Amino acid sequence: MSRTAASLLREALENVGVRYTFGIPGVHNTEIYDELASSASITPVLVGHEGGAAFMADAVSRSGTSLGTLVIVPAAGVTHAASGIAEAFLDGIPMLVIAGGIRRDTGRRYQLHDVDQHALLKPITKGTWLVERHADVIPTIYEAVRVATSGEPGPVFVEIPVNLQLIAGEAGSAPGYAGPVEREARCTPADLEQAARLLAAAKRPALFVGWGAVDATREIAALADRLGAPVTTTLQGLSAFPGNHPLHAGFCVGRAAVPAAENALRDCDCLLAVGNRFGEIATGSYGYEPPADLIHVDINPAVFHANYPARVALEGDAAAVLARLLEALPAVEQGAARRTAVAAQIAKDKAAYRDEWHAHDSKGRVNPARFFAALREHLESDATVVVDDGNHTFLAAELMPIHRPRGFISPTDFNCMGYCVPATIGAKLARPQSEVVGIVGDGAFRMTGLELATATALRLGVIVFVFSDGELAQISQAQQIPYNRKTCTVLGPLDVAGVAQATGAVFLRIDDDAGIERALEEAFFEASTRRPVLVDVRIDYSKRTRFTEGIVKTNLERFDLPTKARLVGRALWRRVTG
Ligand SMILES: Cc1ncc(C[n+]2csc(CCOP(=O)(O)OP(=O)(O)O)c2C)c(N)n1
Ligand SMILES: [Mg+2]
Repeated sequence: MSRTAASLLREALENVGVRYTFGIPGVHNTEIYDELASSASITPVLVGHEGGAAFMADAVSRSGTSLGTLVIVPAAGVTHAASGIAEAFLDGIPMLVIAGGIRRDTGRRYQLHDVDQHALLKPITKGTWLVERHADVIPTIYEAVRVATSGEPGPVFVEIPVNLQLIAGEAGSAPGYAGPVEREARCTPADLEQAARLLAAAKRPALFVGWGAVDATREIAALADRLGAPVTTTLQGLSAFPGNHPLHAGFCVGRAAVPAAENALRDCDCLLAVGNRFGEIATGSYGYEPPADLIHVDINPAVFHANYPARVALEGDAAAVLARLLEALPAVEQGAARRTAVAAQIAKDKAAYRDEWHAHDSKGRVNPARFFAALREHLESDATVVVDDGNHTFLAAELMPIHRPRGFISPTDFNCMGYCVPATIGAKLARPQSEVVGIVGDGAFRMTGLELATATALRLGVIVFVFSDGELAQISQAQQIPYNRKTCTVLGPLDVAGVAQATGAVFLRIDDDAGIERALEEAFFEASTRRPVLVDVRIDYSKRTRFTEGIVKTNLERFDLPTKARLVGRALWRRVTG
């Protein structure tokens, strides 16, 4: 049968369960958009900028409800989207990127949007495909989706030349969609036995979980309970273990961790790391040395021994591997007593850290700990909290308990500012019935804040809190001591209320602690009427996060003596000379 590539693409996207596509139409994809307009199961979403589209698609995938998908123009759409594609790539998030392509049938040179898109995207995707025949459209999409979602997930790219969309051709007989890939354990029984033995014999076992463990929360809790072991998380994996579980020690490891997590791991003699690559952010700039008895579980075998040697490496899907590990684990005699002691210590450390924050004088601005405590009170347990990249990210990670797996999403290893506002929109589309709030720095807000107009157009009741400190704080804080000046990190004024007015969002502001409660009440009420709400928060950043303090120390210590002397000398000299 003769069909267009646009119609074949629509069929493929419907079959793989795509719910939303994000992008902007152009001459190379209007046929696709026209097909999508007729789909009963797919809604094409118009965005303000393809960078926003990619962050929205990323957040849809992270929400776990469907595969985040882009439909964009070639070249210019691709380069705009590249930041979000790369974020998905380094964070292990599946994403399907579809762009139109130049005509391949005319022999003309110097066509509009003519660059090698595959070369552009090769380093930030798991694979790219150029569709050359109508009959290949559906099998190519199925294969691209299989690659995106299998192993460690990631983005994939498919180019569909516009001539195949415009001119019908022989479609062949399409294969059936095989469904999502089975996620399994690939480790050997002997390795499982060894891991179980090490854990059962350990005096101070602990768990350290990342995003790869986000669908294994039940198994993690069962293991932690049986072992009486504390659980710490990475930034990206913050939601992989509930923040209100008594064995939840909190964010990070080593000196960059919250006190409960630092203490919980202090004498750890056997660490079970799940779905976490021991990357730079996860380890507070590699400021933590795991014990020799490191048991590393990951679906991607390339992460084993990459930064720290593992005693036992268990390859496979986290939930599948941990289910096997639970079966192999003998009864742990000391488990119950250790559980009580560990939980008591965690509760004590958390209370002390909270008190330390509450005692901090925010000098008339908003105390971050009080803000997050109030937000937690207002938020339902199944809410999603979306952050951007900056000081606010680590404040949220340290002070905001997350109760639901996938309930916290953050741009992590690519670490791209501008993520939050669009990702908040994507998360709300993915889970329209539950609350979605974004926390964004005033610097990152400038990058993609206008995307709130998309939330207004879609009638999405999201709440975005802009942490206004007037600086690119995560960087300016790091400039303060070594340079004693803040080059290019002090922001000019921005009228956040004006942005709200321009985009159709409800505007609220929180000037000090006394204003938190009322603003939150109003924000949640307005959001329930399906309008986006923009809240300008006069935040106090005068108290550093544990993360920032930890990584600054770790990085300084690591320099050789002459470099250290030069850096410290310059800092002292600048302090003296002003
Ligand atoms: C696209 C991009 N540009 C620059 C950076 C470097 N960077 C990391 S955090 C940060 C500061 C962010 O400032 P803001 O959004 O105001 O958040 P705050 O740290 O003040 O909470 C910067 C500039 C980055 N991560 N991503
Ligand atoms: Mg800022």
